[in-house]
Amino acid sequence: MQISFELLHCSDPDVFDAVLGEERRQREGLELIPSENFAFPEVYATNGSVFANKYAEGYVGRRYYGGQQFTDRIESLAIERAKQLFRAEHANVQPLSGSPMNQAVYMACLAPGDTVLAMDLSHGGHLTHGAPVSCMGRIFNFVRYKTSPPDGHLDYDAILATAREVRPKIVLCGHSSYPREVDYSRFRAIADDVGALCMADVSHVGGLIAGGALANPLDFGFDIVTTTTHKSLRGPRGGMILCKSSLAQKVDAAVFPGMQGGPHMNAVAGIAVTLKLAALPAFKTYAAQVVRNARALADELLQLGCTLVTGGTENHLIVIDTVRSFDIDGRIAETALDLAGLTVNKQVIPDDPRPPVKPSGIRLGTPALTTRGMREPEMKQVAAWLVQALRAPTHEPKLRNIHDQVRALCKEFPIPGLEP
Ligand code: DSN
Repeated sequence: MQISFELLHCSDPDVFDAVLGEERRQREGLELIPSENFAFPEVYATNGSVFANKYAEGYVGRRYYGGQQFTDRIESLAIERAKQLFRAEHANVQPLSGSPMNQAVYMACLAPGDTVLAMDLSHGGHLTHGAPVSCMGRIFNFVRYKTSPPDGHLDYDAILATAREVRPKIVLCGHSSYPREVDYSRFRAIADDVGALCMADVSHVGGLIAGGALANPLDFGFDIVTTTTHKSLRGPRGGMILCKSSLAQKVDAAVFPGMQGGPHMNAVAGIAVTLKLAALPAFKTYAAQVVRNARALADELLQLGCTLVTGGTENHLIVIDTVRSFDIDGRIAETALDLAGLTVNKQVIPDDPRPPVKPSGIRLGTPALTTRGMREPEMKQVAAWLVQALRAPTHEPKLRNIHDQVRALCKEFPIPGLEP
């Protein structure tokens, strides 16, 4: 079977053009959004495969539709590989993405009104960690911990004190904009102290954990670990819940039929192949290089006078305070960098006095650049371009000139599977 782009071209030139345009944008620009990456080329094949046609409500050997011999095979492969790679007792690979994945855990482990202690969105947590605008924030009682000044790190003693006060059912760690390693042993101890379940959402760093570059919360006795599959892990868009066997039945029932109907079996096939590839030695090298590249990029940005939230990074992401560094807000910075072929996202910083649409910073990361094969020397160059662009955010000719240079670098580092 072949993915028929020729047919798409004939049937719908508008959509075909948009696909081609997006491919060119990705090929000719530097993707610095830390939650984005380039999937393993094999994932394009599974995403566009006949598994997209198949309903498979239920679980392996227990489906509600016929014709499941091959769906059962790929889901079993994905489950076994997930358990092995992450050293998990149980794995559910059906969540459609990150939000339903975390929602399913809450549905499995909590009753409405129960308390969860989680990281505040504005300090680097995630929408699904109970932000008041999310529906989970309305069903459960999320109490939020923050990072602490002056260094912007997590203050574990303060988190313990809050846990003792609010007696949560779940202590949740994990982040989408915190550039530091998490001390999982401290979180496990805090949860034990108050008799709570201990959960980590490692969506951003799932690939770095799989590759051994960062610690695995399951090695610290965590009850539940969730991760999306399309970020540092380089798989299809999807989610996985890894948990102790004692929670397996509740978690599975919460995913299906609790939260979802039919899983996207083309994504499950992609997760299966991703987990096989992420277990290879080359992925260990990749994960370590992502972290090295982030440090190199952060060091160079600091050398060039940037103010970074927490003063640096220990994982794959960096937050630049653009107001302090360049006297521009994150929205202006994001727009300017787009013109220069450097894709980032605007980002609130801890205790940001500005609104989320015009926050004080931008967030960047190295997973996608590392997938293209870039290393420390390229990070130095990227830092120089970032700073040049942010010093002249309204100077279009300068920004376009940087984009020309970016294009030249991109040619030397093609995206795997998208070589011209
Ligand atoms: N949107 C993802 C991120 O950028 O962190 C998480 O959902």
